[in-house]
Amino acid sequence: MSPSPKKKREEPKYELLYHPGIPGRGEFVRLVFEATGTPYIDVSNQETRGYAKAKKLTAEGKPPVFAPPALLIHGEGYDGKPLLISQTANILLYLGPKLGLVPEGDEVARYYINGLTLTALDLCNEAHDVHHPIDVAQYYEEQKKEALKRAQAFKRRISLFLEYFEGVLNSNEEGAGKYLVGKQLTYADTTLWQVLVGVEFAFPKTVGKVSKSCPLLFSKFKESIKEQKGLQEYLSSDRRLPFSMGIFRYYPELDAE
Ligand SMILES: N[C@@H](CCC(=O)N[C@@H](CS)C(=O)NCC(=O)O)C(=O)O
Repeated sequence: MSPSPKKKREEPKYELLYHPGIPGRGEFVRLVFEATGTPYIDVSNQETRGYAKAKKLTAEGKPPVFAPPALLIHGEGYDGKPLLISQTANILLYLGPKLGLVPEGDEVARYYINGLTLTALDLCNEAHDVHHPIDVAQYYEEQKKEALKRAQAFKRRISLFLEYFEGVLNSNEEGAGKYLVGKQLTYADTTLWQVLVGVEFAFPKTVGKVSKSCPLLFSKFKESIKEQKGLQEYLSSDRRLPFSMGIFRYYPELDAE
């Protein structure tokens, strides 16, 4: 007797577990799904009582997740169970080859791509730490004095980061200013792009100044990423959440001259 054909999963294989209502670090994961037209469920934003489900799944993981984002991948864990992985860069490292967002068969490139992604996420962390320099559990208003001081340091740090990425774009000839590594879109590009638009939202004056020394980054690179087929549609949809009170926040006093 021939084996019965495997029942095809009708639900998406990927479930993103993250806080509802903000782009946050979940956005780095959404972008790779959207750029490649990969079906996924954004549990907290799309399901009734989704946030409660996301919190339960992350708490009950083996091992549990310390902080979201996390990704649940059906059928890929031990014995065909779901696989639950955490940490933004780790999730992207997993998805990169599966979604075609790293050059095929080039192991070296994977580590360049992941290194650049981690660097872009370092800048993301530093942008966050400007409004929360002392304690993530306290309000910004409780650490305003320290935040002002941190903002001064951030103005120096952001130039270093952005000029570094400008140099990476310049040195990757085959990317023609559009891609950080090689001649195709990678998850390092989508991640850096999200950080760029995030810091532009949070620190418009500061970024305006730095952008003068990063012409490729703020023209060809920034434009080409948002013109990728899947992203164009996503960015004008209501799935794309606006920046508000998450990682990238606009406090005029932190962006002052
Ligand atoms: N390094 C982690 C950071 C995760 C993180 O800080 N998540 C935030 C939301 S974006 C959170 O909920 N943190 C709670 C906490 O740290 O207690 C990553 O990149 O995934």
